[in-house]
Amino acid sequence: MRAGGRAVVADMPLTGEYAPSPSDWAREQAEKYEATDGAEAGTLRGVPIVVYTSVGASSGKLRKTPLMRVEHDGEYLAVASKGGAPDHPAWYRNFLTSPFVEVQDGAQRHDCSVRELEGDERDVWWKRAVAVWPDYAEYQRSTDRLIPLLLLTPLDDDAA
Ligand code: F42
Repeated sequence: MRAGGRAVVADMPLTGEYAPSPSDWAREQAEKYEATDGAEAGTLRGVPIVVYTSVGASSGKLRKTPLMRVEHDGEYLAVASKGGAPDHPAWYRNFLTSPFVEVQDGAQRHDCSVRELEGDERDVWWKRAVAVWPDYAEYQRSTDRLIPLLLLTPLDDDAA
């Protein structure tokens, strides 16, 4: 399996000690989603979510992050909105430094490569994100930082 010239072991799960998020709502939602393959805690205000697992950029621990499900043709978009806060969420750095990020979408799990979007491609995906979760537009209006958009591409061929 080759991605960007590096041999990638796509089906080797991320390993490490799980470090629960200090954010109760996010932690509880991630754990219930994972335990029930999304049958429980699968939405936020009726809109589907997915759960990402990444490796902490400093701690090296496994972090689990529920985010809105923005998917197109088998690829996923992670929107580092953090409700329009002035600073990026910590997971943004984790995703960019993790060997890969696992996305759990219902009962399906995919190991994904990650890249940050810009320019026209970013515009196309931003529209998809706002169509799923209109509050993203409000979050962007409420902060000077440009909300980063990370594209996750499954490394297993059959996912696309
Ligand atoms: N957040 C979004 O940004 N976008 C969404 O679309 C979104 C949807 C969503 C749906 C359901 C739900 O339950 C939560 C949702 N959230 C969404 C919230 C999201 O899950 C996160 O809680 C939020 O984005 C904040 O992310 P955070 O990574 O900043 O989380 C904090 C609370 C956190 O976990 N902090 C930890 C801590 O100890 O302070 C550790 C953070 C961490 O990962 N540390 C790294 C490490 O090495 O372990 C170091 C990172 C570094 O900068 O070096």
